[in-house]
Amino acid sequence: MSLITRFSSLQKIFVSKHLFMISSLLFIALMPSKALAANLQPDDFVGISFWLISMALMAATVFFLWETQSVTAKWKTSLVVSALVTFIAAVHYFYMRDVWVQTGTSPTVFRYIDWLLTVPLLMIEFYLILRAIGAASAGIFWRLLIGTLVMLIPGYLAEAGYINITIGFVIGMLGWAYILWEIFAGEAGKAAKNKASDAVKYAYNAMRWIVTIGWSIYPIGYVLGYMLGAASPEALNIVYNLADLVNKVAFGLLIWYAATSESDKERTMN
Ligand SMILES: *C/C=C(C)/C=C/C=C(C)/C=C/C1=C(C)CCCC1(C)C
Repeated sequence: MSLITRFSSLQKIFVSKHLFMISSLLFIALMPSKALAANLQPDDFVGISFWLISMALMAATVFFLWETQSVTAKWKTSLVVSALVTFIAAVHYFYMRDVWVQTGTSPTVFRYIDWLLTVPLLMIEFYLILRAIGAASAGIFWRLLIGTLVMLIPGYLAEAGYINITIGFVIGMLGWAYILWEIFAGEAGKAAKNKASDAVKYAYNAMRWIVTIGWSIYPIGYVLGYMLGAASPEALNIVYNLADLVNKVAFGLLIWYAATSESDKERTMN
């Protein structure tokens, strides 16, 4: 290999779209308020958990984007959406950490803005993996999207004091129930059961249990923390932070598993 070709292949690696994209994202993500983070105290375990989770979310973003290179075209969107979820959450975690470190209070507004963006994207993942196997309809997409909005908006309006706490909770629970119905018994659930391969079935099934068990942390936190005042902001935030790791990173890894397994299969078939 001549020096020139060696150089140009090296250059290709360094200026590849992916590296450029990833480094600009990280640069933006790293920008918020370095000065505030300097106040992180060694005994502030909630603050430390915010820090750890934001790093895990950033690392997951790099991983998902990088892995778009190793899957076939129709699976790329799913991985990009996983990366968007962890990226959006990472940026919010930087700000949430600063709110916590500075005030010791729950960063409720940032949490809800993060949920409002990431939860619909997580739901779209169900639609995308079904679409990749040719089993999705537009109805699935819209029902899941509407379900997330019905779940989250009343929750926020109640926590912000615009509507009654119990009413906000009840409507939010109905939105969640509607989502669960769609992914277990509705058109999406049936499509996964009848048309999916083993790897897609495995991922789909684990993803819907995350939506059932992993997501239950948030309404439980709402009841214990906000309705009953029985949980401290410290406990609530640590539990929310760990839950986000499962609900965003592990969820993305399941999609990665389905996408890479299916891509390998397609390649060996060709
Ligand atoms: C990554 C963040 C995720 C997956 C956040 C999920 C949030 C929820 C499942 C919130 C649910 C709520 C209800 C079911 C009832 C009303 C109160 C909420 C908004 C906390």
